[in-house]
Amino acid sequence: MDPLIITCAITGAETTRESQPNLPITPEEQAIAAEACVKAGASVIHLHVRDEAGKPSQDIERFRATIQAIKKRVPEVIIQISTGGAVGESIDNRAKPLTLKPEMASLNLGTLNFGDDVFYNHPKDIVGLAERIYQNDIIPELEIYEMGMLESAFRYVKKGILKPPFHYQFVLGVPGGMSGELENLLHLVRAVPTGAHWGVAGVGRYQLPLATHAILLGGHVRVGFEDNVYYKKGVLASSNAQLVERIKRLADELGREVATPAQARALIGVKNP
Ligand code: KMH
Ligand code: ZN
Repeated sequence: MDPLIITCAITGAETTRESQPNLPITPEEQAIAAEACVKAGASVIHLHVRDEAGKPSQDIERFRATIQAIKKRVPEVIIQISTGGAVGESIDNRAKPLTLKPEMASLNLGTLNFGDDVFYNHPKDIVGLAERIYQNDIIPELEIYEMGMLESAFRYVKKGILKPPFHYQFVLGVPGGMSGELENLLHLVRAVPTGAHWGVAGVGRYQLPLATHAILLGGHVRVGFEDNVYYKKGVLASSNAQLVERIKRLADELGREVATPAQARALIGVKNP
């Protein structure tokens, strides 16, 4: 099996300080969190930023400052910016940080109910974002919340809108998308073409079991406060790094090597180090 790429989604757009008191919000807090995650075994940071008031933001200057702060502490890490932003954010704003040419960016493959909201991803916007991602020489991570989105991705591949290398991220457990039951993950994994990489981000209580299955199945793993704030039922995680450390321990026990950022770069095919 390939070495395990651990991604940490350290902040997200929805998680609040009320639900997770140790949520990193400022560029410096995010950089400190990213450094701890990398030391614990993460090679990719999935990045959302917040404004001065702690609200989700797609402000390019905030992304620039955060990326600089992270790179100062851990120059080797792969930064994957979010083009999903927060529910309700305009597509133009969601695309803005792409001109910073991060190494990776998320690309969401469809619209879904997102808890009590709707996360809109019109086909023309998916195509537009994909074009801007490739124009900036960025590798997209394809965010898939249910089977129909994976099938949409295959249609975009056929049309040449999505180009290799392919890195599918199954985000399971969003109320409105597929739940994080093992059968759902297996259904998605069986459909992934040979040679493509996949990872799983389980939301809430699904994070740990899905991550464990992914380690065994040859997939990759995303953890972090964007998706889950708990260490175990009723116990908050003390940091993002604590969640990464557990995945590293599990991988060690299960005999799966954990990728360094350099190994992750080679596997994903990242071009903008
Ligand atoms: N905040 C969610 C609505 C991404 O980063 O691309 C979307 C999201 C996906 O977080
Ligand atoms: Zn995200």
